[in-house]
Amino acid sequence: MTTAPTLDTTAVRIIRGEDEHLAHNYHPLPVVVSQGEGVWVTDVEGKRYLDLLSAYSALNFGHRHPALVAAVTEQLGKLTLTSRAFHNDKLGAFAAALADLCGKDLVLPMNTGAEAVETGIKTARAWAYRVKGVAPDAATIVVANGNFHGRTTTIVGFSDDPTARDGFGPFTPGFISVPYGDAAAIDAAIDENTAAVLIEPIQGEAGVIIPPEGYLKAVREICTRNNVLFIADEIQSGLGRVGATFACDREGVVPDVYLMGKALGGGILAVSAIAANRDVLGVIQPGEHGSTFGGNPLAAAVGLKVVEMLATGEYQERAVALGEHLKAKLDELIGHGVTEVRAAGLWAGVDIDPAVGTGREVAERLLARGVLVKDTHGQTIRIAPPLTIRATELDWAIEQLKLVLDD
Ligand code: IF1
Repeated sequence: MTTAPTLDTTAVRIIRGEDEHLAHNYHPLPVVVSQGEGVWVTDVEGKRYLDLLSAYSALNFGHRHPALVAAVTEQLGKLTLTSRAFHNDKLGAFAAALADLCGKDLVLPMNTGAEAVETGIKTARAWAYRVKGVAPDAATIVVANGNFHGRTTTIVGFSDDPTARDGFGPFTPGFISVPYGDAAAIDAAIDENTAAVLIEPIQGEAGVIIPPEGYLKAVREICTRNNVLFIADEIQSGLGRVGATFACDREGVVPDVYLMGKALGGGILAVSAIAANRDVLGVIQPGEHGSTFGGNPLAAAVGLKVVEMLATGEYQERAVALGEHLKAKLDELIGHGVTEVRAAGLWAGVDIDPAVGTGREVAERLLARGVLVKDTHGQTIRIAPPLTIRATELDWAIEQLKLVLDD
């Protein structure tokens, strides 16, 4: 049986040092990473690992992609931050390029994914009051059970994950949660006060949960028919991960609002944004929303390069081709330590047979074999390599998983 690696003194010292001054809001795997290049990272002992987490899809282009590093380095030598009290010479081009990628009129730039979600919520509520005519403070938003949209108190207030939610109340009112994948439940939850439906097109933290074929189309039709905004949280599923620019593209569905983050920053900076047409995002007036770093020139420079890279379609095509290969190889493990595989592009949720161990135990055994994955909710490990991974590297990683399962 492969066991978790014994840590050398360097790593132990670093980890113990963290204990003195670092809040315990995570339970990291026992590895101390010090370098990253492409799909590989190196720990403080010089051991290399293949990164199959990609910082939860923030590293779609791999560690320190040369084009992205160059874009940030060039901007670093000019201007990094002005706040939005003044214009800067990079934000306009980034906003135009991102709006074009989304097929929308306007972009509102922020920093973290949670901020993009909160921006989407505020925009939907403002639109409900100022355009739809919902009574003041009566707007509601329909969300899905099993959702993960971030860690703010408003967002965790509509989570059904006790670990994310318990002990952080009181919570923001105005959210109705319905079963994920059930379009009829959304239809039934909508009334004259409904501002929006907010869903992940594929649920990430829930374990890469792919809704039934036609669900997104049905949500789109229901929202259109009820004059309700369809807000797609593409923060983890978007920007090439599932073999398309957005997961909504898989059903040919265009939401009213795209929420983006993670990979938008190229794995270098926290960059997020929402995109919508003028009749929606135009409701936000000067001084009503923003942030100190939102739209800063460094973020705009890296975000523009990310959009340029996605505009080629190369990363989406790679995710399709390699994703099919990944799914086929993972499916071979069903019945051999794996009970279920869910995959879209280069994103998979693999349920581990409890007889083999928990997701965490498999992640630790993979760590010992030089592969980084993260478990989620007990038995599932998620696989999300950078979209730059080679087929040979993917095969090697899956071989390591097979060896762990056979241990
Ligand atoms: C953690 C997972 C968790 C997201 C979607 C918004 C956000 C996220 C669909 C918020 C962030 C991250 C947060 C990170 C671990 C990871 C995560 F789903 F990816 F696996 F937690 F559930 N919408 N997901 O996935 O974006 O504010 O983090 O930039 O909090 O531990 P953020």
